[in-house]
Amino acid sequence: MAAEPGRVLKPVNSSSGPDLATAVKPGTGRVQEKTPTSTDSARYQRMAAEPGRVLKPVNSSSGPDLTAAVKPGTGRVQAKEKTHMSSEATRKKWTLEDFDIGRPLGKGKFGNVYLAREKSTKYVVALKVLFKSQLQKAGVEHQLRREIEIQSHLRHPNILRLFGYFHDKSRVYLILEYAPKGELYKELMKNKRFDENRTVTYINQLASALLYCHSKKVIHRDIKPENLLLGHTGDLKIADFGWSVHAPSSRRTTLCGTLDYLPPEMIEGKLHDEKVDLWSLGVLCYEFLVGKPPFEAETNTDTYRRITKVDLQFPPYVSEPGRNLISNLLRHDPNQRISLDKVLEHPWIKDNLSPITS
Ligand code: N15
Repeated sequence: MAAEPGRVLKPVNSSSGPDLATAVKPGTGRVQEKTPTSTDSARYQRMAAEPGRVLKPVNSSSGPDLTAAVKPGTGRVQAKEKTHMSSEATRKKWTLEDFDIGRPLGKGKFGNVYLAREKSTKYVVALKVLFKSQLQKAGVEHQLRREIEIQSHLRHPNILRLFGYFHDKSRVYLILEYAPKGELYKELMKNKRFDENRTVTYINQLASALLYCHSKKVIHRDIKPENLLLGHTGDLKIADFGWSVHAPSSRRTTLCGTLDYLPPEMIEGKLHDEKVDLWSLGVLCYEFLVGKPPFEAETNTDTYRRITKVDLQFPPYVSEPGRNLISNLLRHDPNQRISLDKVLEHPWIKDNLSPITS
């Protein structure tokens, strides 16, 4: 599903798909969330799920044979998905009829996200439905095309995959990776704050994902807790909710909330580059450990002031090495922020990284 800008919203496929409501056959069409049988097979399933690839005609009921792509013993799929697979993916024309639709996973300004299952492979995905009328009204079609173009080229275990898209007369559908363990901010609310081990695991995964993005010249992922999802082993997934508005959460939907994650150079209206992500990483690290972002204040003006002054204070329980990393990310001068490579090498990260989390 190569995202060609310009193709997304053009009424090529003018045969409008079935109504979402009628696509769900009560009792039969319901998608069940099934628990993975084993880690390996679940991961195998997960990584094999590339629409375009999964639908290749194979006469086994269990889907395409990808055994050759899996390193024995590791369950890891080798990076061999490039060339001919992606052109195949490009050719596949999806329609709503390829999917069974399940429960809603979230609500947004332009439409909702549903649990869905591709019928022929039973592969579970998150299907995001956007209404063209609303996209047009808000004037964000161009932005959507750009986002699709960027997102469809990103392949990283900690970045939520965009498998493909299609559209009918009134809607655009995004086929997204399903993250079985849901939203990270709910975990944070439930736990109030995370311990050092868990925080470090997340920060390590985020740093690795951002390093990958920066290598592709993709910057400013909107990495607040609301944009982070959890895979079936609790692995973090950056899901860029960016322009659209995510979820029923009323948390931080105000302008005040949005400010919390913005670096000084952005709120001061200066030029910014990929170093904005280092700042956000520092804000997130603090929020994971403390339970609230570092510059939170009653008013926008106060948050603004605290950010530009870098008014950073730690509760007593934050360890010295933890403070060290956060302080080195939250530097006013973007050029003085610790680099992502150095984040991954930071003693606090190395010392707290558990070998395997599941
Ligand atoms: C413009 C475009 C190419 C960007 C594509 N990315 C998005 O549109 C970002 N986005 C991701 N918007 C919604 C989602 C989304 C994906 C929302 C929720 C989920 C999702 N995958 N899995 C979920 C999910 N899993 C859950 C498990 C339990 C409870 C709730 C869950 N939500």
